[in-house]
Amino acid sequence: MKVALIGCGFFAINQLHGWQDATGAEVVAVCDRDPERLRLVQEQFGVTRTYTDARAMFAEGGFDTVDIATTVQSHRPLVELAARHGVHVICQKPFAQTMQDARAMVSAVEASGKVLMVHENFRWQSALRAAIDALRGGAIGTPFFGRVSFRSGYDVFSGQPYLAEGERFIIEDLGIHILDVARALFGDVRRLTATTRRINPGIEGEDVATMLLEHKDGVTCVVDCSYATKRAPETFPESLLEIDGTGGTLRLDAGYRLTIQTPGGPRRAMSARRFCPRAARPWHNIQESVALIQQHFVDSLAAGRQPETSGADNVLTLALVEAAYLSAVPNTAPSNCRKS
Ligand code: NAD
Ligand code: 89Y
Repeated sequence: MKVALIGCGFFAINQLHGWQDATGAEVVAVCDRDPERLRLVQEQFGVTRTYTDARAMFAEGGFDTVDIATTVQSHRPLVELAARHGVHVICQKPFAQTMQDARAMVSAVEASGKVLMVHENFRWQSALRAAIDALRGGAIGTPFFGRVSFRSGYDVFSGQPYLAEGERFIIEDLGIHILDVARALFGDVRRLTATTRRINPGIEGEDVATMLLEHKDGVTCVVDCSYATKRAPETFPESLLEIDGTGGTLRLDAGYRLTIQTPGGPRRAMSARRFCPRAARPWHNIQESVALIQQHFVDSLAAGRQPETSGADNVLTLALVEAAYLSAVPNTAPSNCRKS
């Protein structure tokens, strides 16, 4: 697979490393509006074809997949440009600014006959994946209660200053991953209610969100997110789990220690593998998940399967984000709810 990557900013470096590790794929071209970002990436990764304009890159072609690593404002025009040029697409989260944009992007790629995956990587963190696989394999029977919890005081604003500036923050940026993990564990959602708070006075959006989900298969799940939790140990970027099932319990605790207990059965515990030698704390769990989701995309295409977080699937995660913002401000004209 020949990959072209658009957006060479803060997070794209992880994606470029992931492509270096992937079997069956290589990056042949990169694009960024900022020539300095391009120069740095060219130096670090040795990609020789560089462009400041995505249209020029598509016009020259020579790749079958585009990996869009820009922020959300440019996702729809770039996905639609890719669809017009008939290439497969990977697009970073948050996929779209509105449900209407998301549906239009899914339709555009569907009409081109190509595959669209949203880079929704948290469900590929190896500790979360071990929990998802155990649950899907029936390790604790039928789950009836879940909690997916992300509570941190880590300074994400120094690397991603735009996160402090938006009207929306934690649900759209981070909660979207945690809601997606809840979907990966318990399936689709019938009902959601949410509360939000802004604790940090230096930012525009909400930095605390607590959501209650009723899943279609009957699980009740609490999804709670905070960037205002100053606590040791600092667990960024771990998502911790408490799951009760008819046949036992599953816990994923700080340090990504996974424990599965069944009555009368042995207690099984494991720690997360740290498989990516270059991965740097505290980002290593995220970095490994980037490599894993990119390999999943390559393998899905080779097998003729849709990737787990296809565009169509991710519209359902995005719908939970929209529902949470709607729920959190029920009695006022909601300034942070976007139309459709
Ligand atoms: P960034 O601002 O550091 O980088 C974005 C880059 O895209 C910039 O260099 C900018 O010049 C370039 N760009 C923007 N529009 C462009 C266009 N039309 N054509 C060419 N280049 C363009 O942003 P970031 O922090 O790297 O975030 C990028 C995306 O990654 C965001 O959507 C963010 O939410 C997501 N992200 C995901 C994770 C994760 O774990 N999945 C983690 C961090 C960030
Ligand atoms: O942008 C966010 C993401 O997707 O994962 C963590 C993050 O970098 C900050 O919240």
